[in-house]
Amino acid sequence: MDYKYLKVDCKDNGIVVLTISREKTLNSLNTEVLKELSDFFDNIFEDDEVNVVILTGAGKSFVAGADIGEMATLSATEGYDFGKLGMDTLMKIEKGKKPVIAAVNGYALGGGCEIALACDIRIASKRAKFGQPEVGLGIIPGFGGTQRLIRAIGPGYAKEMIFTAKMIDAEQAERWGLVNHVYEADELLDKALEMAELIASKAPKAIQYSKSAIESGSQTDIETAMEIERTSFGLLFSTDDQREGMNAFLNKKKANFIGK
Ligand code: CO8
Repeated sequence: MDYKYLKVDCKDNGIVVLTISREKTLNSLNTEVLKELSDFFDNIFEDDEVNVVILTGAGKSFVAGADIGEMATLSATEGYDFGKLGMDTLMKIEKGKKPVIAAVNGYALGGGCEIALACDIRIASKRAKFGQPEVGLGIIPGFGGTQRLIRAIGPGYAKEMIFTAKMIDAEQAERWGLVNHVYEADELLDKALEMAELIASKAPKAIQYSKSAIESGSQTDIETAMEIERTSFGLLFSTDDQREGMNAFLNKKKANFIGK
């Protein structure tokens, strides 16, 4: 996979580190970056060798938002199309088969905060700053932020972030539940890799089915959600990895999962 704005680093155990790299605009998302991200996730989620993706940004920023230079002259229909490209791309992350960990190393503003919100797990460096500055630009969050932020931190804090457009630091993001953990800047990637290793050591189909049950179940009523869980639970008894995991436990051995 060769990209202009994405660096793809394949580590051991099916862990892939994806770095958004457009440093001269603090990794802002223009149409080209969004199309590359869309292509990357289309491919990576279908790759049986991949277990976990870590998403981070090059330099001092995670992603400083959508590209304001590109957005400045958009018409209403072009704005709609640009928003749709961003939304569709982020939806791929949310609905994808593999877990994605956002390792937020710096500014996560506007579309940058929104891309982090579409990831399954967020961890941050002490240098990270989060914000939804859109109302200061005369727009609103347009890559799903009005919806994912309320689900992540509740309507009170979400409205405070969106209405005031104020940035919050990593510690406050942790207090509000926007990120799971905060680390020293030079530890962030190692901590993300540590978490990814742990996830990659488990049964891949079980991880995939838990992600889809959590994602689909959280958008529906409790009865339907329970049925989604039951179906996923039942289906896993048709996998080799269920036999492997339970036999390994009963024989006091380490399970060797094959993802089938
Ligand atoms: N878009 C384009 N260029 C940017 C962006 C951006 N989002 N962010 C930074 N840059 C550029 C700057 O213009 C500057 O370029 P140059 O060197 O040519 O002047 C370069 O990156 C470095 O930035 P600064 O000099 O400003 O760096 P500072 O360290 O002084 O400040 C900040 C860093 C605080 C991050 C500051 O750059 C900033 O406020 N950036 C804008 C952040 C922002 O408002 N983001 C939200 C954008 S809106 C959005 O994301 C909407 C998503 C949904 C879209 C839906 C479409 C319909």
